Amino acid sequence: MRSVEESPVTRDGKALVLAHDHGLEHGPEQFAGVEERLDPARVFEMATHDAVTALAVGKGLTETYYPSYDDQVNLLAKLNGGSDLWMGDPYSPQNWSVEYADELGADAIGYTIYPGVNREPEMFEDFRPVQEEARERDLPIAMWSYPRGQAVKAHRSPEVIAYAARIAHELGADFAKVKYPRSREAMAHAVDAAAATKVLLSGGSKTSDREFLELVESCMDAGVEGLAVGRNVWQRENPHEILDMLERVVFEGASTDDVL
Ligand code: FBP
Repeated sequence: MRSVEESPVTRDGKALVLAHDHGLEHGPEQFAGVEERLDPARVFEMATHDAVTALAVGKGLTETYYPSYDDQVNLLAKLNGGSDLWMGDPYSPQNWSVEYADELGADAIGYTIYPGVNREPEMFEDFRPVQEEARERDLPIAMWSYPRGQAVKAHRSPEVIAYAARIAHELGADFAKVKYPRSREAMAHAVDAAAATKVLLSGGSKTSDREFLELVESCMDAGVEGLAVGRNVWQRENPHEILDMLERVVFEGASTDDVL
């Protein structure tokens, strides 16, 4: 088994994943104000920035655009996803296989799990063959570990986020992508709970440069390996500029004040 540090999706043990599965997860309204980015080629272009260690996209975007970028962009193949139109219990069906993702050039696998939902047992079972096939092929596995469901009252409490990170470790993921538990200390707790699994901050909705960079800086201080970010990059008017700044904070340990 190849270590995650040797994988192209990390650089010096750190990762900056550009996530772009929002067209499926949240729909075209996410592109308000940046309609030209409904063309995925624009976002593949952003992923060629040096700061980006991998681009997380689904099957359709991979099939159509990745062949033009496979020598410039590392692919994190997001294997499952669901739309905002679905009104049933939260669930994220798999829509392509590890084998097919590997064939299309994947460097890593991404998979969403919603701990705490009614269909949690099914989601855990669905993940088993994915995890095992990815291991077999030496592909690192990133789990989007997002607690949901009626029983989970405080989705971002320190305990719930630490539990989400731990579940990723227990189920065999190399990366646990978790939402910010609202303090540096709580993020450090999640990092401890994840043990050998590396924690990635999940970007969240678009904020100001300062707010976002301070969030990233505080999470890096808390011991996360990096981040997987979507809207805070590709919804910005100038994504290149924020990627320049993120590169310094994530890989060079610069502070927000240094880079602004
Ligand atoms: P953002 O940085 O835009 O939050 O993207 C990260 C991500 O995990 C995406 O991969 C996914 O589409 C989205 O967040 C899910 O967000 P939510 O939990 O709000 O549905």
